[in-house]
Amino acid sequence: MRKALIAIMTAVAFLGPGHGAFAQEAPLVSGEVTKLNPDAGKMTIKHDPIPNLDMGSMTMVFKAKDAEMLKSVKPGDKVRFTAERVNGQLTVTKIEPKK
Ligand SMILES: [Cu+2]
Repeated sequence: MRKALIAIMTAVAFLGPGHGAFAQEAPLVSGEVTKLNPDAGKMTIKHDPIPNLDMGSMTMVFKAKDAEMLKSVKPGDKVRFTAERVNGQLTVTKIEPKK
């Protein structure tokens, strides 16, 4: 009995925060890059609804999480991305070409 309890506790500790039922991972959203502004670290995306930001479809400017992101896409690219509020700024936290 005690061994079973330890096994369960170990499993829970292994999963840790950010996994399982309590994960708050932002969902991938479809969009199209319309403009890049590397100097400002920003990109414009025409996007589908973003449920985690309670946002409908629109074209808007996002901050890019890192500069590399702005080199990995170009205007006209169809993408899938995650957007989150980081320090009060709407930020693209992940972006990949849409297959
Ligand atoms: Cu928007």
